[in-house]
Amino acid sequence: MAVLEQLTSQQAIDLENKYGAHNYHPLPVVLSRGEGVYVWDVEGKKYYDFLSAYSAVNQGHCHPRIVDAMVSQAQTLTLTSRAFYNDSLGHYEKFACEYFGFDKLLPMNTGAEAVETALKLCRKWAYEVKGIDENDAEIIVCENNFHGRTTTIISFSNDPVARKNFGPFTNGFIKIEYDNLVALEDALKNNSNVAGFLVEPIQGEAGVYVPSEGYLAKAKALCEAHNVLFIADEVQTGIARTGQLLAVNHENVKPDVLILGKALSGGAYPVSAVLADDAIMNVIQPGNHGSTFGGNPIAAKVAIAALEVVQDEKLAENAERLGQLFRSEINTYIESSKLVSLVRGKGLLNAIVINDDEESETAWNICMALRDNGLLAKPTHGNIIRFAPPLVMNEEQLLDCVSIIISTLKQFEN
Ligand code: IF1
Repeated sequence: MAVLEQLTSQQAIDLENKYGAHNYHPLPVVLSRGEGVYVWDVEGKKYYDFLSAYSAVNQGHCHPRIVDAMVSQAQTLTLTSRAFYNDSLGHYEKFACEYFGFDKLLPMNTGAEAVETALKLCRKWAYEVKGIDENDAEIIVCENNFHGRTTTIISFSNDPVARKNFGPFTNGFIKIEYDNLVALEDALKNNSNVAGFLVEPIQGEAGVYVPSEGYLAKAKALCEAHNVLFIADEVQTGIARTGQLLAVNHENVKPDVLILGKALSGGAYPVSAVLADDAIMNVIQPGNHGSTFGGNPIAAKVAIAALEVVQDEKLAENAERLGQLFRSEINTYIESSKLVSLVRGKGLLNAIVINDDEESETAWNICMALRDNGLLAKPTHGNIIRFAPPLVMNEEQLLDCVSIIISTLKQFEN
């Protein structure tokens, strides 16, 4: 079979099943094109994308400015490695540091790599600045976290599917309940070995779990009082998704260490980053850390374009406004629904909870019906469906989507 031959959906699925490792369980839809809030399958059926590649495509599919930046850099210089300087990286670092308000940026490629970077940075700061004895540093994390898939990161996950048979694991993590300031204070108290607190401003994988108002600001204050780094994993919540540039902005928190990924790339090309001020980032010296592709010229140009689009198209404001509208429309439906118990979220990162147990297939079946009705979403756990469209959506499109979602849910009411 020629590689470029047009496949049917079933043929494409069969190929992945036969030749690809089975590390995912995708919804059976085979996409071949995207533009803005829409994607098309190989048979030409059009869908609203309500996952946005887990919030990597905030700027919409194939945004022309981002694609242009990528293509023109790809025709000029793609990769130098960090053995040499390139004329794009410094420009991007300055742009991003000013954009987010930090002294320095360390470029990586994926979210998990950026989380790993932040953990290493935090430990090194603990030994060299805070004065913790070598190998004694501990980092506080939250139950039901999702920070990626590396061996160290799954060491502090409590998802059995992500962890089972991947041990032995990395030490040095203390797990506390999310959204629990007493637990945080207890973990910080009488333990001078705590170096950092790693937290998602909204827990995505856990089911779009929004913490109580004031949690982030108070957690930051507790960290400050104990000379502990507040490390925000904004890989999913960052870059306008929740209605602010960063989710921590809702509580006017400036993290000591900021982790970005996903939409920093505009969904076009893997780009991630860790940002911090000099007092922290300067502990990293040549040879301590790096990556062949991190900070490559294409990534630098793509990330600048991706961030410019967020600002110029006011995507945070749009996410805030459409998010309010989405939750209010869904809440009106929920008043008379036996099937859906609640909608929660911030900006355009939302989820509905189905009145059923976690093992049920209802959420999956609803997502299959949504697919048939022209809207793509994915369950997180058996009874939660995440709704996260591209932030370039307009009000008319959002209301069209709300009516697809509600009429589909009605098929499952009984
Ligand atoms: C998958 C979830 C979303 C993340 C946070 C780091 C990473 C992620 C807060 C790692 C990645 C992903 C990856 C994706 C599923 C997904 C996800 F459901 F698992 F929680 F988005 F909601 N920090 N999140 O959310 O970034 O290394 O993947 O670039 O397929 O595993 P990565």
